[in-house]
Amino acid sequence: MSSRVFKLISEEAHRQKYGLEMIPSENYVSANVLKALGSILTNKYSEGFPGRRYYGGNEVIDKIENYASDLAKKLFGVPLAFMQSYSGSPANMAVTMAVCQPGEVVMGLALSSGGHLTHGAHLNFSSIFYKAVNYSVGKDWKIDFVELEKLAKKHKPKLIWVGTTAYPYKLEYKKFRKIADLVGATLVADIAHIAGLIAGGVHESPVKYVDIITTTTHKTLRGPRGAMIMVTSLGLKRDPEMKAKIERAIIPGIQGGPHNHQTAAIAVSLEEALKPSFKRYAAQVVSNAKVLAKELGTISEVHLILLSLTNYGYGLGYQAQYALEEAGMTVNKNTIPGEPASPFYPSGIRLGTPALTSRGMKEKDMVKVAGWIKRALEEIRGLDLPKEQEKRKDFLKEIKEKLHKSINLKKIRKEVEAFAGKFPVPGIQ
Ligand code: DSN
Repeated sequence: MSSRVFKLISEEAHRQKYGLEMIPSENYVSANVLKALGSILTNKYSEGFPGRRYYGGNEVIDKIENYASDLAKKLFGVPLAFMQSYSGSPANMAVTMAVCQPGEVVMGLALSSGGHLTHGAHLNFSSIFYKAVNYSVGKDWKIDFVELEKLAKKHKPKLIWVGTTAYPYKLEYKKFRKIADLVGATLVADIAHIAGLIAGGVHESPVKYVDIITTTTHKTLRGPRGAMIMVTSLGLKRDPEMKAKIERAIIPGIQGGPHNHQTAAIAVSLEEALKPSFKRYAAQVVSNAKVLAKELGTISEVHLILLSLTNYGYGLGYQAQYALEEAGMTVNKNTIPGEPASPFYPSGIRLGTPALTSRGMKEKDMVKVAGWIKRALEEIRGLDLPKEQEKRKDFLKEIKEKLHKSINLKKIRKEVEAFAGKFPVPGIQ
């Protein structure tokens, strides 16, 4: 225990235990997941796939990777599951490479509508090496299927992504399938945000409708950082070569040796997700989000809430994130659909309940959390973002100093710490 790193880990452990973690893509893994992740499996190189490795000594690693894949197939009801993608973005890159030739059209939800970078965002590989077309949400903040169909007919995409990172509603996979079929596109569900809800049976599974599924493993699924790619029966029917194409895209296409400690830890989390207790967890995540959303004056059908702060003033997302952090609550600033301010200093915050629910919090606790959020947000009234860009840097420095000194935020933080400290966190004393 001599490294300075362990002191810093203790500091972070304190933050994780005495704060309220509400970034909706974050969670707390179990002690067993941590144990597998910190294991000697990190010592081994295993380029290739089980039974087909470049290096010797992979008998046990093969068993671990096959076991993890079998668990994923069982949990999601798919015939094929690949475990080696380091995280969500490389998984999505591998799928894009497997399905499309460079320059072909990929379609995905715009980042500004709650999509993901890898679904065709500006400056991402998906728009640098492919022709990206984005669909968006309408005035009601829901996916605009009329626009989606029009764009699909016009641009004839090879691949259509269904996946979101800041979308508080359930997804209707059937509607996407219908449009994909009109233009012969491969339909891929990126379920990263809602994988745990699907595994827990509280969100419809895309398996019946899409060809390929990608997911990270560390969000609602409550595993370690990592990702999986799965192919459905529909996908195999569409392209019997899909297995070989995805494998080639992973290695040699993008990656070298897989992270075996990560694969093993994913397997542990999949074992956990197959237990009945995980169904109860997933249901509680959604129930908590619904209560939290209602208390904050909005709606959620899933695990996350996208809260517009336009009632408080102009361009207040950054200020809100900072004020809440000072009060012991972690959320992230986020654009809202039709963003009136700026993508860098947006008008909303994104928050969610997966991590709080893992600590055992229930609906009544969400009412308390909402109370603290609302009290903290009162502190940002009047701190509107200057319309002149050149004034913003100094302004934000000033308001950070002001919020840091706020007696009210300090008072809330004390209450939050006393409350949060009562709820255990696996791996933290
Ligand atoms: N960074 C993730 C999120 O927070 O939603 C998306 O990859």
